[in-house]
Amino acid sequence: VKYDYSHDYDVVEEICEMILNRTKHRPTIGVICGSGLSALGDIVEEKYDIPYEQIKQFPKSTVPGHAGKLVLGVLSGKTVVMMQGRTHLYEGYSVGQVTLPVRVMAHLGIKTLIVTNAAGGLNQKYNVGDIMIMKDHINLAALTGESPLRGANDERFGPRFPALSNAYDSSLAKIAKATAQELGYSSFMQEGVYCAQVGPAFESPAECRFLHLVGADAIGMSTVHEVLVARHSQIRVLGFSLITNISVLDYGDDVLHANHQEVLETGKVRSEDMKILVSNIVGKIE
Ligand code: 6GU
Repeated sequence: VKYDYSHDYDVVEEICEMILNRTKHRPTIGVICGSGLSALGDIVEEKYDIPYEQIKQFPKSTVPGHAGKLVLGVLSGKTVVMMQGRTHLYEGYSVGQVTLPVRVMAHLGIKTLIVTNAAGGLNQKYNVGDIMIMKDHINLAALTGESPLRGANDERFGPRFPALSNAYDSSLAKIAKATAQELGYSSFMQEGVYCAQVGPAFESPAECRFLHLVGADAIGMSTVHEVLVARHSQIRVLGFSLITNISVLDYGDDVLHANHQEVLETGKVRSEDMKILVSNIVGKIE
């Protein structure tokens, strides 16, 4: 069987060996920084950076707002490995390439993965700047054949047919809600379903209405593939979507259409809050 999609165990092992030879850090928590949310990396202590260019098998970010490096270090007393910048299917990478860093984080030994992204609010009750705890997802790519788990299954990674019930760990979500409350963030916290489409075009109004009708609260172009790989390896997942714009469900209001600049600007405004929220949560994770 040719490994068109799934990962090669030997490649993952080789990358991990290189990383572990370069740093003394042994991370137990992974964090993926979404569009405009790379500020999280700034507060990591005893930092050891590895630019993606130095890992020849890694996909390289091609989008403004996405740095491209692994950051290992200490956050709130916990050893973490952070992806400052991720890649997306719309850049032309395969689901396998996009999720290789998650396989590597899993093999480094993380037990928890915190994923973040910028997203559009399909739920019209949401406001720009809200932070949505991901309760579940709709993975349009996987439903239509683009799963990072497609292909020969290497049992050393995980089972052939992983379940996605509790994909977003309810006890971690509880910690997130309690922490948000302590920080006085409750007025802009939401909890909902994230849907990923491949992009790069934003959704049409009819697509937005369709996706909202079937239960999606937020829409983006990332994250769900990473979550599949993490769950395949029994890693607990906590996810946050920063709502950077509210999706337009109607016609004649093109002033409000989604644009990447807006996504980055909202990221900047709320990135400080996201930074504080995530670092506080990391401090509470066992
Ligand atoms: Cl409105 N749609 C998608 N697909 N991704 C986004 C977004 C919208 N806003 C930020 N990222």
